[in-house]
Amino acid sequence: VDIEMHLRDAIRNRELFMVYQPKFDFAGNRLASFEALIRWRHPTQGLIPPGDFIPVAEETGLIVEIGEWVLHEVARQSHLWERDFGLKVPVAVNVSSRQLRDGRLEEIMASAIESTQASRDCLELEITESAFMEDPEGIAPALKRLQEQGTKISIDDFGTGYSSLSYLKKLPLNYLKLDQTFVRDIERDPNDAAICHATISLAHSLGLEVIAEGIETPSQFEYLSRLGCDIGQGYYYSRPVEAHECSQWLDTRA
Ligand code: G
Ligand code: G
Ligand code: MN
Ligand code: NA
Repeated sequence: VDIEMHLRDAIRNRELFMVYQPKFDFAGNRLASFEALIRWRHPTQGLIPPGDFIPVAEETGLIVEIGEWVLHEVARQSHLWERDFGLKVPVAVNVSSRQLRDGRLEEIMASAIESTQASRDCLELEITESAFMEDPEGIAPALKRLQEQGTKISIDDFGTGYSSLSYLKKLPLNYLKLDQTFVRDIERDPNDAAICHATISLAHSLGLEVIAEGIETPSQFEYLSRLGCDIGQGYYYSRPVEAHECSQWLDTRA
């Protein structure tokens, strides 16, 4: 109840902010895109992790309003990067199933892009496998329209959500994000290695690119590189950082 009450004021009081974690392509080790992750700086409780308030926001429906703020904020930032670095670097935003069911996602995306003058293809969406599976037929049409307009879509936390593999070819997808639980022990656990290998082959045969999450060590990086993984993300490259700290990577691409 306490979190809920304060969360209602958090947007208005400017307590929410975004951090950005870079993703790099394996082929050229170049910056490929960012993932935007929300943070809440509470005036008395300090930094509250998203794991503590996103579920509350989802239960109460506040996630719709927060998600709208996130999309505007990320579009604004993307436009600034494009203006300052002359680069279009896509930024992926996490969206909850509640935002998909709300029915206004397309409208909110369009409004965020129009009001900030961001490039349409700079905003990407990450949707967890479990959110997809709640109602695949219900959410696919809107996502398909967004994809047709240039929005790239990732299936997030893949491998944890019991999806029927037959859905993978029906859903509008560009990227499959291999869950970090399979990456963690990839060198030690033959089952995890097999899951990574099989997932990458499956994704490629369906025309999807694979983003591995949670890469922390050079040996995890090398293993995934040998498996033909396309893009990597994790502390090995960088933690999520504030926008002003991202110029180090944008400079090298410019
Ligand atoms: O950033 P980590 O740093 O702790 O994120 C924890 C979880 O919170 C992840 O599962 C992530 O998908 C989710 N999350 C982070 N930012 C957002 C956001 O802007 N919107 C939604 N819906 N979920 C987010
Ligand atoms: O949206 P998603 O559930 O995938 O959120 C990604 C989460 O993973 C965020 O909480 C982010 O801070 C975290 N994360 C990103 N890179 C790493 C990493 O290398 N190791 C671990 N343990 N967590 C990571
Ligand atoms: Mn994500
Ligand atoms: Na994930």
